[in-house]
Amino acid sequence: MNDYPSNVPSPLPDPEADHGDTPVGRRVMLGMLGLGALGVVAGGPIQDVVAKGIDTVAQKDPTGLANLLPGNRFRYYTVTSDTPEMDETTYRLQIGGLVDKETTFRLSDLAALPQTRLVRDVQCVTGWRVPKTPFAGVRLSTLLDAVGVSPRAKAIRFTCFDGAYTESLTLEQARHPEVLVATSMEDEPVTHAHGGPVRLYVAPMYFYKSAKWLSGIDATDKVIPGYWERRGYDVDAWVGRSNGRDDAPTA
Ligand SMILES: Nc1nc2c(c(=O)[nH]1)N[C@H]1C(S)=C(S)[C@@H](COP(=O)(O)O)O[C@H]1N2
Ligand SMILES: [Mo]
Repeated sequence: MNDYPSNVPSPLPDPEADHGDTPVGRRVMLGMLGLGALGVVAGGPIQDVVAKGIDTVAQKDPTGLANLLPGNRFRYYTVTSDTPEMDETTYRLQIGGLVDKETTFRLSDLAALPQTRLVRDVQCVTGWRVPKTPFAGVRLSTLLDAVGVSPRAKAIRFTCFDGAYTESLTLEQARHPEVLVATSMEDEPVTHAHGGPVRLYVAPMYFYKSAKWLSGIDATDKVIPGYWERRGYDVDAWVGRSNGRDDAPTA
């Protein structure tokens, strides 16, 4: 179990003011649905019932439902109540900030770049772990090299088309070979529920670093703590070496 309070005040100004002043437990829309119930995620009523049922747990456990469900299965997490669906024609990934050439990537552009497939355990900071999960996509370092990162850049900021979630890595972490801009998870295109069509995958770190519905990558002059980091989680989120946990490393 963790002991993170449900409504940790933001230590930094919240750029998403619309989302910044409601209690975390209300904002966190946790889908505790098994893989077989995927179709239910898009539906309103059942999702609402599930959300109400877990409300008290969510208050204590803002990023997850530690130990509530047995088995090595994924939970579906989102901090927003609805997120638009993007596909081959509508999806765009914008890379900008302190780079030589701001560039917009479509899914076909990502598919044309060298692909990397990794099979690693996934570890959520609240305790659940999913063994040997394949992720595939383009190394973030490949994309950074393609746009050219300015010498002034020290970090990378990630934004999402859910309009709320953000993440960050130092530039050195971002260049780690096991950090992917992933278009495939479990050897299928990343589903909407899992943050598709494109999510970040940071294999060596707790899964909150792996931003779903990735839409923006900006090179910045310093680390800008992400959504959960502003609410108490570690920025340097190495599995087993952060957040007061001693899980076995994932990469
Ligand atoms: N956009 C977005 N990305 C996110 C989150 C989120 O709520 N929104 N939750 C994070 C957390 S805490 C976890 S454990 C994983 C969960 O990914 P999954 O829903 O595919 O299991 O996504 C991470 N990325
Ligand atoms: Mo998480």
